[in-house]
Amino acid sequence: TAESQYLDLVRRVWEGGVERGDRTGTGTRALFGETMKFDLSDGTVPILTTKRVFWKTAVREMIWFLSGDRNIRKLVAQGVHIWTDWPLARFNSETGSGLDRAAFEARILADDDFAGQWGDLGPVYGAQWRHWPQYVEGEDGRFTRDANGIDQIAALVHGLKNNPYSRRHIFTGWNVAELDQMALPPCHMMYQYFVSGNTLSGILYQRSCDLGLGFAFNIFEAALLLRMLAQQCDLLPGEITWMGADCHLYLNHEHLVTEQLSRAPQDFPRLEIVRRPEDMFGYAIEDFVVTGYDPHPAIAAPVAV
Ligand code: DHF
Ligand code: TMP
Repeated sequence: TAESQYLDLVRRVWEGGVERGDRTGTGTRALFGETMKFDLSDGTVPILTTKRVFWKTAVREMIWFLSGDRNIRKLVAQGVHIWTDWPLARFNSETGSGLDRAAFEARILADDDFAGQWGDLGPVYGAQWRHWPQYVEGEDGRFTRDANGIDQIAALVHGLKNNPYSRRHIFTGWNVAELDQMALPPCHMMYQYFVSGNTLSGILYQRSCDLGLGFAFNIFEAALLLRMLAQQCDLLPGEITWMGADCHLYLNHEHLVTEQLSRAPQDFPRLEIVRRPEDMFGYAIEDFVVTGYDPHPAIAAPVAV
């Protein structure tokens, strides 16, 4: 199955990866420079079947990125907890408190000022995708920051529609000047697209990949985004290529690796987009229907903060 590409990489990293320390102090095994390809032309999407992936959480994250948001509040309000640990760690270390995740999320939801101050991740994905900072020179020679910035997603759609054979269908979150303001510098950092006839293909370049947790979300969301772009541009989905630079498994994910490698992968499920919104920014969770997804059970694993 297509999922075997992933399982093979997991096996190779676990058995032959180089062991190295990392920022979080957890320790990893890693291989550098890996590729996978998934065919989307038959309507399937890469949602791993060897463990349950909470794909609706991933859809909500992608819609949140596309909205240009950078605060966890709207995620938390939808029961999405995947970004909470980073603002929580900052809050606890800067204030000397010891709030747990549930108490922190409750305050994020209840208190506007608290959410504004502590729920912000900095200028991460959405902020760069929709509002890449732009400075314009006034007549007096002074530069002021444009209120909206550059909308890379709108520009991408415009380019795909009007100049399909361009080799510049790229957007990126890797804003070098602002990396130090981000809770985490982007992992899935560059996307490029290619139109051939009436099909749309894409590449995701990921600088750093947690194969046990992040990957399942990243590959599905890349495919999801491609499907949304194809729908908006009247193109058919082609292939998504994933390029991973530092591909690692955390040493505390051994149970996950052993369990997942013991399970038989199934064919990927199908994704239907049941409504066509006016633009890339009008999608809602109800627009996405996944059929034929009957995965092995979820596997809990700690996330390295
Ligand atoms: N740090 C690390 N070390 N790994 C990551 O994958 C990662 N991902 C980030 C931010 N920082 C990260 C953002 N994306 C989970 C999935 C994606 C994600 C963050 C966390 C996660 O914990 N997934 C669990 C639970 C899913 C759920 O709560 O619904 C999983 O089993 O997939
Ligand atoms: P790093 O910034 O030191 O590379 O740490 C980021 C960690 O988070 C690393 O393990 C990769 C992982 N990660 C993903 O795999 N996918 C994601 O989408 C995100 C945000 C992080």
